[in-house]
Amino acid sequence: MAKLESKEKYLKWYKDMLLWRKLEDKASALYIQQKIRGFLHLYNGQEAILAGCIEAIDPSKDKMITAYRNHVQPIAMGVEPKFVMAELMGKITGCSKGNGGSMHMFSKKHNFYGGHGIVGGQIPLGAGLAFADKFNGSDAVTLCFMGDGAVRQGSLHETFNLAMLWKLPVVFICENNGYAMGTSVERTANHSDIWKLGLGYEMPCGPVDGMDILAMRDAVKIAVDRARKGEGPTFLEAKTYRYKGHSMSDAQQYRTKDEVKEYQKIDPLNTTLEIIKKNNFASEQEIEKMQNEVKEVIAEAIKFAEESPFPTEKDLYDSVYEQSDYPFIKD
Ligand SMILES: Cc1ncc(C[n+]2csc(CCOP(=O)(O)OP(=O)(O)O)c2C)c(N)n1
Ligand SMILES: [Mg+2]
Repeated sequence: MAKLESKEKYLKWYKDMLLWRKLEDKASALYIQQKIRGFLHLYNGQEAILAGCIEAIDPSKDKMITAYRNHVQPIAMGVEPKFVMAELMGKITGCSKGNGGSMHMFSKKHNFYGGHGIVGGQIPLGAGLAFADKFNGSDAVTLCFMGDGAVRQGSLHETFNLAMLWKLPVVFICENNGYAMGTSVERTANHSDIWKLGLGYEMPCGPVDGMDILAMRDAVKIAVDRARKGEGPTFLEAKTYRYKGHSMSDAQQYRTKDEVKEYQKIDPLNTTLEIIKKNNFASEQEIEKMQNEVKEVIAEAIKFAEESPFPTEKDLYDSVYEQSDYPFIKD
């Protein structure tokens, strides 16, 4: 049996993951009310990966970059939930000033570099962040997440080649949730052991149980330590599952309800709560208190977002390059 960690750790993991899960559930409800528009990709089911990873890094200097399933990662890196909620609603107070929306969370202050809608686009960008750190003599490490669909992009191969050649301080983590939109991993290549893609570049690589916080933390920690010492990148395949559809309109005809139920049996939130209960780490009242505190944080985030203004027409021209002779731009 795996070693038992401290009571404080399980309580923190449970509360963090509960906040992430409930924030996504609320976002889903707000989308149906049309208070959130556009796309909305939820992280439900994949939380153990983030909970493990965040313990393996130092968020005050290490960096994180991911794809568009990105509402909760900035929170894990220290962004207040209200700034994420405001961004979801397209408000000027959002962490990307309302310019990004669901797919483009960003907070340089918290070392969170997006939020990218181009599948696989964040892979070379992640290596670029690591290159900058190495070039500037920092010992910071970048965690670069991607989906199982993204690993089929050519950019992964070019990036892996240079990351190994230059021994960049980056940990590539494929969150293999089984599907790229409606396409299963098995339908995208002649073998489904994604971690083996590292072998062609002699990059240290391997599979990890993405439903297990401790397995994630330990594997990422080894990779981060190596990267910090100048020994270069690692590629990990975190095996996980997404409980919700790809985005909000997904009839999910590519999988059965029973398949989803199978993975819900190993839901990291439930397994963590079971450990808490079994070891008497918290009483029923203490658990309820945590749940209420999470509800309160989310309610405050929604209130803040709803009361915030939308960007004005003038705000649209901030943070973009302006060509002075452009006819319709007037002061
Ligand atoms: C270059 C590019 N091609 C196609 C798309 C359309 N698209 C959006 S999400 C997606 C699936 C990606 O799946 P995966 O990498 O497994 O991530 P997941 O959604 O499972 O987290 C596709 C094909 C896109 N956004 N960018
Ligand atoms: Mg996927």
